[in-house]
Amino acid sequence: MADTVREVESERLARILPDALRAIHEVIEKHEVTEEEWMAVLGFLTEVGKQDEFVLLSDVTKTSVLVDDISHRGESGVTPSDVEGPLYREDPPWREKPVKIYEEYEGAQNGDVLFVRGRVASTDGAPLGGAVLDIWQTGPDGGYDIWDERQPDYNFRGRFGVDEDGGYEFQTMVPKPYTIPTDGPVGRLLDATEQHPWRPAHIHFKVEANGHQPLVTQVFFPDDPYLENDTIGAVKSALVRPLIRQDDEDELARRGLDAPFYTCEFDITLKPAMSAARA
Ligand code: MBD
Ligand code: FE
Repeated sequence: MADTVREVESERLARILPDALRAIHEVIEKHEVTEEEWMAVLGFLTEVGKQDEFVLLSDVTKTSVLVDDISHRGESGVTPSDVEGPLYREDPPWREKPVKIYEEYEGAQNGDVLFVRGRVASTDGAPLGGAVLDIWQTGPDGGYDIWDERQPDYNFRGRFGVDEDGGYEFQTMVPKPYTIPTDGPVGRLLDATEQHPWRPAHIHFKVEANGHQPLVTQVFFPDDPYLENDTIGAVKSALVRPLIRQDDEDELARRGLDAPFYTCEFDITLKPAMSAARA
């Protein structure tokens, strides 16, 4: 029935909203929030909407991590999910093999080449040859493509298919810790509450394969100063993968590189989708 979804949603709303309002009212009562203060709150939220920062607000208040954790509670034997954040862009370029997700640009001199590789499989170990990866990350400096004028559009973003045996490899650069945007209302909130704006270096992954639950996650690296205090609290130890330095001359020559590079192994396990009722 067409209206079933909407009925379920309004049932949830009818259950949740009174609790949400009670919680807000309790806080207002407890702190005897003034009219002026409440108007400032509404003004702040209006600004968050105007500047399109609601996802960022959800992230820095660690609400996104909480909702993600609840959504994936009880999953075991699969790669942990993680927050998508506000920096994903729809329809990134399709990258052919050998996959490289960036173009050379001025800032590339300030970083190290990185090859990320691994295998996409189902929980029973079967390789998922039809899987598609969608990657996005910051460059070695200057943040995401949308902020860094030196970078071509969609730099450090891309989609590609894995090999028949589920294997993949892509060339990127080692990302660095970076600060989320601080020039808007969320930046002012961080300032006012003395919360730093730093995230540890990370690479975002979206992974899709037929018959499997899509995965959105992030990969982090050891020894990052912000692993323990990510401003959005999204680090999970199972997602921290070592960077291995490679300086073998033959290997450099084979890859056409003139400086040592890094490799990082990240195997991905997807959960079979709940099989829908067979008609
Ligand atoms: C980011 O780069 C990010 O990945 C998230 C989740 C939130 C803000 C900035
Ligand atoms: Fe990010």
